[in-house]
Amino acid sequence: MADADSIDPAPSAKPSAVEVAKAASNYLKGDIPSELVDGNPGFGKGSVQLLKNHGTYQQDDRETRKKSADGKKSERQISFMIRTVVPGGKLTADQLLAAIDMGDELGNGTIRLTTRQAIQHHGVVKGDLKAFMQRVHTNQLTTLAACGDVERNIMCCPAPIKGDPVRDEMQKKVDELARHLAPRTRAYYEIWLTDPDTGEKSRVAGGPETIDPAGAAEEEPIYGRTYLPRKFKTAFALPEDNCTDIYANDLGFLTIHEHGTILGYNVLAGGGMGVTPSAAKTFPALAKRLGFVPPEDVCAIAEAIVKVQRDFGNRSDRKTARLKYTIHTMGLDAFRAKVEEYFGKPLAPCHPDDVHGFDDHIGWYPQGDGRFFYGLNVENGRVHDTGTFRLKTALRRILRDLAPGVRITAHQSLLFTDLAVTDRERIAEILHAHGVKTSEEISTLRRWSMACVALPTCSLAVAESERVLPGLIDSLEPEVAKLGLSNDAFTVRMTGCPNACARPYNSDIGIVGRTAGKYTIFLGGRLLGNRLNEQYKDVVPFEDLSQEITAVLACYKAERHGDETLGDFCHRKGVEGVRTWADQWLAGSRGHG
Ligand code: SRM
Ligand code: SF4
Repeated sequence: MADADSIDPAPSAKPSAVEVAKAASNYLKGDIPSELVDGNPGFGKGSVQLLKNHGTYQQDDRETRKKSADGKKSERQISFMIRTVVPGGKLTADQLLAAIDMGDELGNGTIRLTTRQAIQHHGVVKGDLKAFMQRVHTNQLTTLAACGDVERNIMCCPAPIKGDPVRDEMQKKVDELARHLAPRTRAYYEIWLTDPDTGEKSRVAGGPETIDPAGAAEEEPIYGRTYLPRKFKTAFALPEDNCTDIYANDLGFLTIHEHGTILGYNVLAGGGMGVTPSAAKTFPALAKRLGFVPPEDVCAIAEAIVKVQRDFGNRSDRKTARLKYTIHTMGLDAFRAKVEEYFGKPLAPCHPDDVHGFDDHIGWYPQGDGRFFYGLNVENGRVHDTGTFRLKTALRRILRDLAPGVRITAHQSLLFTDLAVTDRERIAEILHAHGVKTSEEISTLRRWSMACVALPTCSLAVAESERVLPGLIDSLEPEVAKLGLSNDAFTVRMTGCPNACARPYNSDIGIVGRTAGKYTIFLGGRLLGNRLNEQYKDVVPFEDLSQEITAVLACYKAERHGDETLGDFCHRKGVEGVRTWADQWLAGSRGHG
């Protein structure tokens, strides 16, 4: 195996600009320190790339940009998105309260729970970046490696079933692996966590367990000086509960357990969703079953896979740099052999168990220790106060009054844990007093839907997502009720571009932004997350989405077998079969209208 620091980032091809920037950056420092204080509203190109590894994206509000365009070149109002790592989505009430406060005091007054159980803030100005990072650190969390070419926030089933040691053990493994794969660079501490008054390199009070600045070194023993060729994502799940969507991850650990004991983990590799439609070489992929490891080998196998990706991933073309392409290029057997070489021993074959359940944990459940947890559906993960809908204030009240444990789910929602039986009524009272529905009062359709951020902040968005999905669900709800499908659970996932941040390509109904106001519809994935869907219709105007989806649901209602799920039905009938039936139904209903 190559020494981490002697790796040639692209042995045979010209390294991409990002690789050049990383190589010259002295472990992600680059020009960030000087540009941070240069008085400009933003950073230069090189720093913008490096900053991602520090957990922040330079953005601008695309709407403000448009509005101020009066024929002249409009000025971009630069601000920053900051993502905070939350392994397994596990927080305390105080930590979530502090995150909400930070959004109010330094951000745009909202926070966003992400599809990977993390927290995003938007609208932070450059002058406040350092103060923001310090507050995140004091809040025992970090933004280091929330974005960038490194291991990202590791996902874990968040349900706190106390009688079940398996979930506890799994979360401990997640924390251990997060610590193991955390970057060691000192740049983060030097740039963001220096003493605000003296400028001396001292540790700001607090700091998360995953990060130990005292142990930070100039070297990156796992990543090397150019880190990974691309982002790298890991999730842990249970066969009976794949709520973290492990098949969509670069690396998945499926926890194999018997009678409350973890036997080990099936290791899955090479999942990923993002595609570039204009580049045929790109594709979404489900992770492949690679082998089985005992619990004590989790960090070692993860490190081996990360290092194979480090050494063999494509560093000249970022479009094909994810692990799924490395595996595609090498072939699965050759990839497995290389991983075994780095791991130092052969991998056992996978345990036959696979995912067979999925629970979003929304609603009221016993924890198994006399306490309860409550899953609150947060629509598209956005915590805000708008008009009479005051979710942010309601959350503040719940967090202060009940001081529950908190978990963020991979469906952008929240669990309040360790509750007393009497808290159920109290939570409902608080939500109602702030114009927020309880989870029991929202439709199954809304509960299983999610949308990515998209406009106005995401620079890659070609269409709306978060801001239009609620309206689409509003218009679908009565149709679903008319068809008698109100209790059927199926995933509706929308994104503002094909990068697929809400994982649309393994959902029952995927709606992917194609161009302004138009979408591609995908059908035939499934709740379990272990099947990709297929393109159903392309370039569908937003105004037509509701009736197009209603027609699909009518077809499902008319022709499904027994309790077949929507995704399974569409997969069996085939997108063409569904299209023919649905188009006839649409023509008929238009004729009658
Ligand atoms: Fe994502 C890029 C938001 C989960 C695939 N993603 C982005 C950026 C940073 C846009 C950018 O590069 O300028 C978005 C920030 C928008 C904004 O204004 O906030 C963004 N991604 C998100 C979040 C916040 C969506 C959400 O609604 O929750 C999710 C944050 C997760 C986290 O906490 O770490 C988010 N992104 C995902 C997922 C789902 C997942 O990981 O389970 C995917 C698909 C899985 C995958 O990685 O393949 C995903 N995001 C992408 C891609 C395509 C990557 C690819 O391999 O092609 C990009 C673009 C890129 O990397 O070039 C991207
Ligand atoms: Fe932005 Fe596209 Fe991701 Fe949505 S899917 S957040 S539009 S990159």
